[in-house]
Amino acid sequence: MDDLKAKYLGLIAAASDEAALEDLRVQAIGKKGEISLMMRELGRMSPEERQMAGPALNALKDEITSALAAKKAALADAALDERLRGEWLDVTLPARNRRQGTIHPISQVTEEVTAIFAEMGFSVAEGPRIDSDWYNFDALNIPGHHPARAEMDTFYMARAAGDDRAPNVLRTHTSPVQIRAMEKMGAPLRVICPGGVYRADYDQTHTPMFHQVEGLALDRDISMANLKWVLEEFVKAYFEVDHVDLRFRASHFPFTEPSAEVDIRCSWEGGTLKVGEGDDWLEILGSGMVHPKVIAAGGIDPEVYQGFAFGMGIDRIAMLKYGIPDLRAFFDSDLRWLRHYGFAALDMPNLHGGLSR
Ligand code: 2U9
Repeated sequence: MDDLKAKYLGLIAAASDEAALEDLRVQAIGKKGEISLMMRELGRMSPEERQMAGPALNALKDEITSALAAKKAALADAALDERLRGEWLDVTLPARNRRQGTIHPISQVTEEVTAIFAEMGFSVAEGPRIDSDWYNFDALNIPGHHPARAEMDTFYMARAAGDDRAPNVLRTHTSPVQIRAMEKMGAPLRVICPGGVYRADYDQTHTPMFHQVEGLALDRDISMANLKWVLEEFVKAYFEVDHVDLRFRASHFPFTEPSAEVDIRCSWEGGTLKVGEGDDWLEILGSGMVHPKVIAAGGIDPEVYQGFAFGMGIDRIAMLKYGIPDLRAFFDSDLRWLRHYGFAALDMPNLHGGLSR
């Protein structure tokens, strides 16, 4: 029995993996194992012999069982140590120098425009992107039959079956925000409303969602002269030039009367835009004196207050200032494009430090 013990303990100590251990278990104490067979012999022994051999065989079986369990645990420990050695990570190493995110040109330009108008006393108002037909159209002197409704390629929201009210719309301009600002704050009033707007149109210069900033100034003695001054100051500050020529072209919008589209003098030498010089004209915004019906729709007496309004496409003026050729790229989320056209995350545009640096 001593030989048997020495043999199995030696083999177990030398086993290199779990499969080898299992083979040894079967060979020693499995059903037909060497020790199990010896145990079967007990029945044929004399009672004296059995009394000697029985406990000894049981002790041997126990010893082999524990040796197998101990070796199995030792093999598992060794495997874990090996794995941990392979997965070791020095957490004290300096962090990888990750690329910083950038500010999207639309956010940058919105901040720039906000900084310029804030300096002139305008506050910023925001409002819902889904709005009623009344706020988006009627209040702006665009009644149900008006062709401007069709021209705007409006997205209409669905109504529940049986609900006969006019459908809500995805706002086609930020003008409804200014109606709400008039209702909430009354006159005198100076606000700008930047934000996303929706029209069903898609090509190189149109996307179904784009961004506008509109402005509104109401007071007892506002005239077209104030409009011209404010827009000239805006254009100079935005394009970061000392001088600019503006051209006001008569136009028509339902919400302003008179209305004017505004062009700036520019040149396109070598394919790059230069503002303030040259023989070309570039349309950048629409404007006018707010229609009395629109002032009344905002709950303000048009006999006492008048004012001007203007509107421009943020995406469009961003493309012009930063030389971005295709509007659709704004919405592609292409990281290479964002790294190229994006702005440093911590630079807030302001008129003293420079808008775009
Ligand atoms: C109220 C009263 C009047 C906002 C105005 C324009 C002229 C204009 C376009 C420019 C390019 C829209 O993004 S665009 O397609 N806008 O030409 N917008 S006046 O007039 C208002 C707004 C609100 C209460």
